[in-house]
Amino acid sequence: MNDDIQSRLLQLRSQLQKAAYAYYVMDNPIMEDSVYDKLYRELEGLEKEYPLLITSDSPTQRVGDRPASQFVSVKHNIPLYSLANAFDFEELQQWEQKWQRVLEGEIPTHSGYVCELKIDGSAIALTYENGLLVRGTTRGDGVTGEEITQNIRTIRTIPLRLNLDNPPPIVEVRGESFLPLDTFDQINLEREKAGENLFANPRNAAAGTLRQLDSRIVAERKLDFFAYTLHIPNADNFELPTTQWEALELLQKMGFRVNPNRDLCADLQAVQNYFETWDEKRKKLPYLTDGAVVKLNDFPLQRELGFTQKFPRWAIALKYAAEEAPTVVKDIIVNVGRTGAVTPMAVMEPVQLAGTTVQRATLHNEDRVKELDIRVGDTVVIRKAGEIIPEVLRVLPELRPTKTIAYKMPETCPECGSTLIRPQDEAVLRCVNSSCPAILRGSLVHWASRNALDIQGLGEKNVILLLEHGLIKSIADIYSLTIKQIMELPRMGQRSAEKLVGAIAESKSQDYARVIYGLGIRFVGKVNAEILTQNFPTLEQLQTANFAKLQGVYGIGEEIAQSVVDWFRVEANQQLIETLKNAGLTFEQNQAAPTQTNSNITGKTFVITGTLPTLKRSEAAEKIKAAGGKVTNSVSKKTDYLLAGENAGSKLEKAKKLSIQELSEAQLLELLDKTT
Ligand code: 0OX
Repeated sequence: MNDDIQSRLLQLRSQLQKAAYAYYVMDNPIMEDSVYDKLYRELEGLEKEYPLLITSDSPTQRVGDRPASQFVSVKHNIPLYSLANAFDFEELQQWEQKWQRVLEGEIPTHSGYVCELKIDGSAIALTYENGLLVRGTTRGDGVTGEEITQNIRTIRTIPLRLNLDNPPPIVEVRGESFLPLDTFDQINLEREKAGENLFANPRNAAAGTLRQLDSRIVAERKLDFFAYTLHIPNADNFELPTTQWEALELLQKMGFRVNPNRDLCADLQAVQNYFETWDEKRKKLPYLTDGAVVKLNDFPLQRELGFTQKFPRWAIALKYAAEEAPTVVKDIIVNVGRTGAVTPMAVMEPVQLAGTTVQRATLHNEDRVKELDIRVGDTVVIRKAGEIIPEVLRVLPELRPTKTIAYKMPETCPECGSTLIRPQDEAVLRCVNSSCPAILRGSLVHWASRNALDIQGLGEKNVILLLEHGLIKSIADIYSLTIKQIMELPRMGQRSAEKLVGAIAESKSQDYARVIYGLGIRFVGKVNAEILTQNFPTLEQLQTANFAKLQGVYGIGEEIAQSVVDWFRVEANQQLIETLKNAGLTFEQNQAAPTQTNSNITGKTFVITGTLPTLKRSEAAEKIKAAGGKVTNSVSKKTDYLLAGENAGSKLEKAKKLSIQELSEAQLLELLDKTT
């Protein structure tokens, strides 16, 4: 009996899955709606009767019945890189020359460039184990995202089970989730009726929807998805695609929606034609696109080129011209940032641009102000592209009123009055008074920001409020705030005070890398904070590391090393750390187990030198780290292995002197293979 039920369940699920694929992905329905509904109800009925037979890939299991209480941060197995931008044909050509230069004269024949439309949505990463969707995450900062599987399951164009007979053990798929324009309009209409804030644009609406705690609301919002990246780490008995074009076709076969408006172009002229054709046609598409993504088609070539710290070298986003609009300058002010950098800004008559109202635009620096000769009363053209801060592009001198006066940058800081300094060879003017209130305000906002300690409710407005009422004077003071103190502030009720104190308390368990990033040490961005904390897993180690030791770390250059040393030397910074430690913040690396352990590699220190036959040095370093090893820049007595390729120089000599074991790439791969 149970066998009959079981096989009927399997049959129903398979029929419904095929019908949904034809309808949502191929846009080519194979089943009447009424028939689909009938089969769906039969499946629902059987699953209600036999709840133990429900499987996670059943079409009935897309919407969760309980809201999540919070999302969990997860580190991506492979980072989600962003894309370098090109704004015209010349920049596109420069990109081509650049990747060709990396190959040092040996440019192989290749099968051209894949052009994809750049969907203006929110990137997500999906993991399938043995063909089943087990995890979906937001892009986050590219290194760490949030687990939002329950929400992702509601997207009908994402298969819950891959359409493959023998799926590889792990399949990772990346793509863009987005809101179609009509759905976006509908959502905003409803929000307007309900008196709620409107979403500024479909991208924000998609990102906001993905982070909804209640997947039932997500299901109503009807997000969609286009897949564009496929990673299959262990592919025994599975024929892997060797080009991006094949990968897109395979993704579609696996059950994903892949954007049909793609093209394979033999050269950059063909890329430019694609780009221009779509500039007109994109206006008729039911979703927003802000450019084309151009990718080298051949995977071996992609692998050879690899990645910079932020971008793949083998891909670029060719962006459509940013929106521009004229407006009138009402005032010119300067803004002092957390590093003391003084940025001139134009305050303007509000104007609609790229879906948002803009009132301020950056003038970048003193030189740019001079070049523009911008004056209060001028009509200017401003430009805004995506997330980029609006900037003043040009002044229209023919519209200048009479009797305007040239603008001169201030000589003293508008916030603390100290004399501004322009360091040699720099375009920026700086306030170098470390107790300047603007620097303090910026540091506090940075500390609480999303990529740092992520304290919700502690944005710029509330930071200013707390500063103005003397409740905080440093980052450390945040941790002694009480509900009672906050409640007494204007526009703060008990509920928001409780929430804020709760969020502050929660931030104490944020990881060590976020804390280091939050401190705002110059040149230490998110990626460098990760590298530092991995290599100096306790604060003690980081604090006492000297310049040479810091600079010896793979990925840490002279500038960063010096900046870290200087920062820890400052008495006030040492005190700050002490107070934060006492408040219970994390100053130790939560030793994540390496993805594999390998007795030959775990705990061993490697130095890499020369050109390796197949791997890039960074790829070799990744592999070593994933197996629990450490990679440093310079050879010392503590080095266990020197991984040496062709043209190895002084490091090899030094290693020989110290009798350090040398390894070839092949020997390394062999060691890695012996994973236990
Ligand atoms: C898009 C889009 C974004 C691959 C490695 C870095 C970027 N928004 O439509 N990203 C990519 O590619 C990744 N492709 C796209 N089509």
